[in-house]
Amino acid sequence: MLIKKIKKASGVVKVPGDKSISHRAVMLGALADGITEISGFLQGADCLSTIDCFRNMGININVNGENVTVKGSGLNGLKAPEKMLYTGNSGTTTRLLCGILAGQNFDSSITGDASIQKRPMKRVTEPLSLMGAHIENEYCPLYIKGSPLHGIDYKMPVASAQVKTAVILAGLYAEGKTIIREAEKSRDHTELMLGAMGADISVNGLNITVNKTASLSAVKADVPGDISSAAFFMVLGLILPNSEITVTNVGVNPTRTGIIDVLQDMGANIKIENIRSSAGESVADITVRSSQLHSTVISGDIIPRLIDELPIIAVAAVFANGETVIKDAQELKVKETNRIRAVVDEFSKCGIDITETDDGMIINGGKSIHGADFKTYGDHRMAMSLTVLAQLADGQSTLDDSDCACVSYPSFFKDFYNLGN
Ligand code: SPQ
Repeated sequence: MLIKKIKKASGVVKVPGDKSISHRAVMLGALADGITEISGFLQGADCLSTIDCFRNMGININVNGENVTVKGSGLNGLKAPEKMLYTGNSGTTTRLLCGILAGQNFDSSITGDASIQKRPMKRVTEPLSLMGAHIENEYCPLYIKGSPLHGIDYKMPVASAQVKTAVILAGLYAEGKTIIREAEKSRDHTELMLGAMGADISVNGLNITVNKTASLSAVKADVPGDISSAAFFMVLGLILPNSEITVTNVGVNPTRTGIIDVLQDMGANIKIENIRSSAGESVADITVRSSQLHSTVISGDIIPRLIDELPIIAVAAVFANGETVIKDAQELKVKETNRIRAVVDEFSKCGIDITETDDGMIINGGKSIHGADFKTYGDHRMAMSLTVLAQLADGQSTLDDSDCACVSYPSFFKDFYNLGN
């Protein structure tokens, strides 16, 4: 696809629902008693994979655009799937399902697309086996023998909301107490939603305690816009001259707002307005205006708060004066693709001064760049980041695969070009 260029961007955009919260609303809704009504659900390919998996375990789910109803069958009401569960491109679906399926009284198996089959699953199978789970393989396909579980005291070796959530979900079924100790705070949507549903869960700083839970109550889940999707428009509005973009109804849970902190630190003109709370999650409208950015260092415990935004933050760094260093981000290597390698290889094609490091990258920004024929590696976040990057490149740029944006943002290109003028 030829990446069309816009000279400036202005207007208001409402991005689709948060991917992490949409997944969790379906999963926890399936395990609750009663009907969970979800509004603002993300109809991206990943969340549709989650729906498909639960339908295959007998859950009645009705989808009407962004409104989804899930008829929960209780913590012990899932049915043995008749076939292997297919999670598509979704790491969240795959890893969270492991936590739910480990303690069932039936066996199951999970696989996904070529990317999922390369993503490490030992990070979830290891703590789950300490709880008594029987899961064969470290990569998909995974074969899970439903087993009685017991609580553990687990110190997380990686900052990962997916690992944390898998252990929490297994903890709902485990005899005794499960304690999870995080080294750095990762997104906490599971803890918030389970708390609202009446699970026996408590959070004390970086430690989470879950006890075997008899039942969950259905709730109304109003999913805010995904800050990971808003991020593309935030950076677009900052780097394009004479631009102003407002993204409305964005989830600003503090475990997700690292990108706002970093962009402000780079000199961005960003306004966060109309902060409110919706179903336990903070929501706001975000306005950005064209700004001359400068370089920064991104490292340490902010990384889990912006991990998925690093490719688009790297785009901001290209147009910022000076040397931006991203470190402590080795987790990027095990996403939909190796996002350190992919960013460095594709950005280099434009003449950008960028160096790969073992845990991140160094970008010397503020210089002119030229267009290129980009590869997305089937990674939605690469496709959308490269589209923003191409806007300020001299000459033409193309994308080998724009369809992969559907994983998290099916209407991305439509919304993008609506802002252009
Ligand atoms: O679901 P998936 O494929 O892992 O999606 C990604 C993404 O960019 O959309 C990562 F590739 O987001 C993860 C995120 O990186 C979603 C997520 C969650 O919903 O719990 C947590 C993060 O992953 P992790 O490995 O840090 O737990």
